[in-house]
Amino acid sequence: MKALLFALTLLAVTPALASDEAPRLFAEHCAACHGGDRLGAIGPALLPENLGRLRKPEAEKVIVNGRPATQMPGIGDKLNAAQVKALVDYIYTPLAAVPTWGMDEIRASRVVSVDPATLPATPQWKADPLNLFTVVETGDHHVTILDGDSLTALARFQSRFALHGGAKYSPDGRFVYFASRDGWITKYDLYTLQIIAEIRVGVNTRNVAVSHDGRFLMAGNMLPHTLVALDSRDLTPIQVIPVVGEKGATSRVSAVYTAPPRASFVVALKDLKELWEIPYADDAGPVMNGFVHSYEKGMEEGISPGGRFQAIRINTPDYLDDFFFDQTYERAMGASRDGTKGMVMDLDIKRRMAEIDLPGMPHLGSGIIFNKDGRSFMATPHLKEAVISVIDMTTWKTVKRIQTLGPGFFMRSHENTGFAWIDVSMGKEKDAIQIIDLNSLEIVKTLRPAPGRTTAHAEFDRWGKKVLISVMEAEGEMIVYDAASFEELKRMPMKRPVGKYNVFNKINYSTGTSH
Ligand code: DHE
Repeated sequence: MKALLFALTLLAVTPALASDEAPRLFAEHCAACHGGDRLGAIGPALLPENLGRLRKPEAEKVIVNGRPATQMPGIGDKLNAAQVKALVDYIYTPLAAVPTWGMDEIRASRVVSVDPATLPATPQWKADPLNLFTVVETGDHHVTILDGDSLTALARFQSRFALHGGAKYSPDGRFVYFASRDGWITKYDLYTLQIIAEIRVGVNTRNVAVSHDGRFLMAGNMLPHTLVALDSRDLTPIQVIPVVGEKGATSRVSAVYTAPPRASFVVALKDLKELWEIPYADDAGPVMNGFVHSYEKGMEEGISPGGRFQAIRINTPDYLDDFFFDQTYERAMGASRDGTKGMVMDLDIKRRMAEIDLPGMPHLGSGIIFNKDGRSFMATPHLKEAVISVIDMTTWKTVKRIQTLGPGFFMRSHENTGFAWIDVSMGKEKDAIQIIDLNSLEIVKTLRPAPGRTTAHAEFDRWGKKVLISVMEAEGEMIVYDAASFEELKRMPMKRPVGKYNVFNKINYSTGTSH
């Protein structure tokens, strides 16, 4: 009743808006920075796909009050409540057509700030270059470069809006690459602590992968439906690959991964029952001559004929998201769309080789591999079930379900520890971190470093001796633990620190972390 009265009062005091009011307000107050087409300019794109992590009431607050530490001013004094709401509804409305973001737009967006040929050969600071952490702080869209030994920051710089996915390193650990949800790829030099180049590869981007030889980047987009290959040196675009399925339908990219032993990128697709493999070696054989192999059809014409990169199309029995690979990269595990099971695809024979019993939406991308009694196991959290599943990688049977305090997002371990650290941040007890003994497969410790605050995403230092954990709040913290005693070592204030990425663990493809 109260709600009805409130709505009626609002109707009485708020004049009805004309249907073209929201676009007019957008053109007047927002278009200069966010682009008349809402695709972004100096401000981020304002499309539902890009705003997915921001709830509407939060967006209203940003319009009224602005965003601290950015160029976004508050315009609450210029708009009434109905106008603010109309603007929010407008920017959460999908565009009528998929926007054009092809090679011309991509090329035109590229900014090279430093000529890579002029860079010094060695780090311009004193620290172990392989024990650095890149920390993504989405609270105010910054990145901190942290010395993993002294636990002090070497640099902190403004990033593009809403970085997402892991930061990726060049094979020597010198350069780090970021992807923003807005489509920006940034190349940063850790030796001189500066941005080298940036390029916008899409309107809404999923993630970026770096070839194991360091030569190429492959970015996957949700909007438009493309993959974009870049030269890693200065981010020169090499090829735009339209993501078109066997029957002509297009698809959003779910993620691109690097498969080092195969010298290829592997692509998970959201809207096609296919996965793609894109070899990048110079002698990649018939694929490079413009042909693709499809399990059902045999050899056929290339997906992107004539381009430097050609995709091998592998039909899958279901839509598969979120891949995890065995150490040979011959097998890719994917989670089925309905969240009830996992599937193992053999990339060599190009067909499903096993189904895994994994209900509760496994978050395979953050799984780990560990050895026990001479066998390899993988362990994964689930986004919708308070459990960690442990799978024998020889039989693909689930050998244990470890009950946790809630569903989790990230899991981490390291070759030099016998423990795995998990968060349970998808459930009610968001402030807990649980530690699993990988021998007994039991939880041996629960930490609550910041009661009541969302705590997640552990990452080990290069030696496996320290563990860094994020308190993912606007005024958050990074908390460092001793990996053996579980004692707290240090706290550092940070602005919603999300992911942190240790150079050594990433470039050596540690089995305890993501790649
Ligand atoms: Fe992520 C990685 C998908 C929401 C933080 N996330 C990834 C990857 C994929 C993915 C496919 C692997 C790509 C890579 O690292 O190159 N994420 C998704 C989703 O589908 C989902 C559930 C919905 C969406 O909005 O896209 C999602 N992710 C989130 C968040 O809400 C998180 C917690 C906060 C945020 O800023 O968006 C988040 N995702 C992360 C992080 C990684 C990531 C920190 C890298 C993990 C790592 O350690 O490598």
